[in-house]
Amino acid sequence: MFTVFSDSHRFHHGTELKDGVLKPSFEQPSRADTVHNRVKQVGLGQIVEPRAFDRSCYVNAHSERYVSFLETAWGEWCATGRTHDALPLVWPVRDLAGEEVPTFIDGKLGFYAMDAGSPITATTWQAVKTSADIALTGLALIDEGHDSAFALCRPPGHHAAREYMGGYCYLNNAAIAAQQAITQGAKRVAVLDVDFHHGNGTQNIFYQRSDVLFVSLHGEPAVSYPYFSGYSHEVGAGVGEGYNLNYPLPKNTTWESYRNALLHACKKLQQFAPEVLVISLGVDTFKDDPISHFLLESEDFIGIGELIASVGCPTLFVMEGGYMVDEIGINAVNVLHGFESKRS
Ligand code: SS9
Ligand code: ZN
Repeated sequence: MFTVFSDSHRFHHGTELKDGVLKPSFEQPSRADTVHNRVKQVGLGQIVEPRAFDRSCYVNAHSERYVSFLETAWGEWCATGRTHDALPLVWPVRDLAGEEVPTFIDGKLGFYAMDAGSPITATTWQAVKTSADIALTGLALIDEGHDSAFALCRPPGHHAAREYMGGYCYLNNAAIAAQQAITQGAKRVAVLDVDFHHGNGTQNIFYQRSDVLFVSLHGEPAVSYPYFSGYSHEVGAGVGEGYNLNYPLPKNTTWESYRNALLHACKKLQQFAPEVLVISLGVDTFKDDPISHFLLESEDFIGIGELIASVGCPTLFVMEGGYMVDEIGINAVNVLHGFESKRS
């Protein structure tokens, strides 16, 4: 399997609030480097650089004004004399209007964010743009006839919605690739999200659409980030009703029940028969993940790949979360090996 990777992810590293204290983010550069090293170590296949894509490929999954915000936020932030990471600190919740877009950067940051988990630094945009281009390059490889590809994206994307960032995410790499497939003529595309956290951003982007089926397995919202989405009653709206499928699972879920949910999800995906299947590949379902609450073992990730292979359509793997840096490479590549064992 081809892997798409770029060192440019190192342009982004930031801070996050943990237990009320600002600390280096769990979403660190070493994550992608560890996965890259594992891909090389096991000889998964050729590793290629991303191609460059036009910004119009990000618009459609996202709004024009949100992409512009990401491009210019740092410049506007430091024009006010500040030098540390840009972070939002006020949000348009419930009865605050939240319709008009503020013109001052502090207001814009709140308008275009769901939380304070996505800091913007001087070079964040370079990493964010390259991460989306990695996903688009992976999709191009599939268009060119490859059965599968691995987009080794960083920063991740699945919490980023049409108009907001959050949870370490800025552009929704998986959604951008899925949208690109539709733009190029596919009639049906599916996104399966196996990250521990609900892919609220991807759900948001495709909620009212029947051409993109979104399926997610994740920690139940009552006790798991992002807390405000991921319930099974969120089934899509309008023509999209029935094309959004959530599998919330309790804390301490182990392989046996995870596997049952994934089997069910894969049957639904098979019935939909997508022309391309995009996997939001998070491995933070691992038992030792520092911010998640499932109990999967390293070998269980092989089983995830095997089940994904059974769906039987061209598959683009897009890297999302996974914060136990020591094992992230083993676990991510185990999924890919499991997949390949059933396909080639
Ligand atoms: C939990 C804090 C959660 C955001 C997590 C985003 C995961 C992205 N203590 N912070 S895959
Ligand atoms: Zn996650």
